[in-house]
Amino acid sequence: MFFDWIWEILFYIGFYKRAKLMIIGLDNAGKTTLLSLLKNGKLVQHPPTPRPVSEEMTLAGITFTAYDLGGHQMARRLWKDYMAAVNAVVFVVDATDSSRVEEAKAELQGILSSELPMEIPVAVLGNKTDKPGCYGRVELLNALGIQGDVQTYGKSNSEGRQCQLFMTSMLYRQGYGDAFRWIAAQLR
Ligand SMILES: Nc1nc2c(ncn2[C@@H]2O[C@H](COP(=O)(O)OP(=O)(O)OP(=O)(O)O)[C@@H](O)[C@H]2O)c(=O)[nH]1
Ligand SMILES: [Mg+2]
Repeated sequence: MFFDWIWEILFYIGFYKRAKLMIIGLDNAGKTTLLSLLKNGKLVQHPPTPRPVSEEMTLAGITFTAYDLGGHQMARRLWKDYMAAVNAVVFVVDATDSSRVEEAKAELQGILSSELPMEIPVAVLGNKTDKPGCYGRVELLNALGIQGDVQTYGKSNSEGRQCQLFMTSMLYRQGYGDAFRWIAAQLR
């Protein structure tokens, strides 16, 4: 049953144009957890993915590539190479880690204002809502410096980049379905 709804969305995205999705964020945000949840519907404890290894998988015609950008140059170079080819970006944030929200903000803002083509949507996942002390949605929007729907960067609203925050819990399998649904709707 779990597979039905998420696969429906993923197949839609994959069918559309063998989409390439980047999943990025700081280490410990939940990127690998998300990948394995998409792949086999299971929540598995993973050891931290060694840097600068990127993880790749193909599912429903979509190529997912995940890696953390957190402050190392190798990933940044990789990112530059990938940027031109991706159809959408998923940025995962540990929404319970206030000590690293500034760092996450810097990475996210870097991406939003990068050469990433303007039409590429960025879905931000505020993850781990099941844990106590989790940021609320509005609080996290402010902390990350995003407006929650259109990010303008000096352009008029209609020309801005689509950037949307979704609160998620991989543990409870909540929120990320909406994020992928939104991504599917952005692909033109
Ligand atoms: N409570 C809770 N824990 C989560 C959730 N998502 C991930 N985690 C935990 O957070 C930790 C980090 O998750 P990973 O998926 O390994 O994070 P990552 O982004 O791949 O991190 P790196 O591999 O280090 O880059 C793990 O212990 C996960 O079990 C969630 O929604 N809720
Ligand atoms: Mg990982």
